[in-house]
Amino acid sequence: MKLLKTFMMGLLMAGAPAAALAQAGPVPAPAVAAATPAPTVEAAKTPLSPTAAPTPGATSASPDAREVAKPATAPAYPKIAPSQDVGMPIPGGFEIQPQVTSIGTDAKWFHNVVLMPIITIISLFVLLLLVWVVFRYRAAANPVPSKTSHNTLIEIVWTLAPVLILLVIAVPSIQLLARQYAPPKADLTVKVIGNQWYWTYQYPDNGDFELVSNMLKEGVRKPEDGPRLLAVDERMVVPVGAVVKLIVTSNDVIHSFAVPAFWTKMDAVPGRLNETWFKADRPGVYYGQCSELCGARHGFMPIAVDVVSRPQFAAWVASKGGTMPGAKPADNPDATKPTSPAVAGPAAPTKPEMATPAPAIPATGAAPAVTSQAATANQGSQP
Ligand SMILES: [Cu+2]
Repeated sequence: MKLLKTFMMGLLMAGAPAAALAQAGPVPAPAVAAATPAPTVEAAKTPLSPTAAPTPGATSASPDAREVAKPATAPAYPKIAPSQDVGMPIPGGFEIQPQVTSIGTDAKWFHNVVLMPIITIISLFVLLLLVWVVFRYRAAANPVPSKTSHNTLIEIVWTLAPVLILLVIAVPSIQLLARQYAPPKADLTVKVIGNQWYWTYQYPDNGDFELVSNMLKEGVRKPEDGPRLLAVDERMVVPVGAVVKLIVTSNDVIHSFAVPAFWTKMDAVPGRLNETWFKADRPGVYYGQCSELCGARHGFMPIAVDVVSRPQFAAWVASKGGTMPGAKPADNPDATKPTSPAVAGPAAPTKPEMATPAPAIPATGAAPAVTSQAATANQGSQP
């Protein structure tokens, strides 16, 4: 009996940190999904009412948003309406969003199939032990306390068991991490710049044109634009199946570019270029948000990414005044092979970035001028 008691106490001590992890682990993921269902429901019910769902802090910029929302020319492809199935939070959702990249699929599997069962089993096991010890070994039932001080076998068990559990978690976890930081050869580069409080997207491989992406205010937003607080006037556009390299930076404070359906999140830090990548395997529109507290309107700088076919992407680039690398735009969207002299200039700096991001740094200095002008025009009352 003494041995059993010691064993149980030992398991309790070994399991306590794991139990704490188990409780802390799954919280962030549901929080992301749970934070936004309300706007989605509201958006579905009152999509066009300007008074029903006023956006906090949006009043000063509303007239400018109206101007921005009207495209000057016909769109290069039919507007992609948001889907409740993928790319956006859903009412009452608490799971990780459906993933449309291979890394996202693997990571979601790792979370759902490996991490969640392990932490659930550990939590329940520790809870069971606690309850059992509290009742079975309470002082009233044990007037003479045990004086067991150590037991070699149990000490080895409670040391080895957590180590083995951690190893089981660590191996696939580190593999996943390594894949995220070992991007394949990029087909397209998009420079993402965070600003207070909107995003700009530059396409250095396609003539270096720039988009300024502002949130659509209520009254301007249409249902096909997306949910409230997620719809934007200018979506980032990328081809389906293309490896998209994102170079992420900021003009003012730290932002974070995050699209849950891509398993992509990267800090946008002023004066620094961060690189990440994704390869979306499914066409559609995917929403994200700035994920670093960046100021008063942090909650109002959403992200929307259109994933389109390659011909549609080429048409869209042309509609923005950009150029496709190579002679056949639709067939060769591989931006890292500039065969056309017209693209050689802008594409050149991005080519060696895969190994050494340093050469692109001078571009940061050049970018803000363009961005600031566009931003000032759109933001109106912004200082
Ligand atoms: Cu931000």
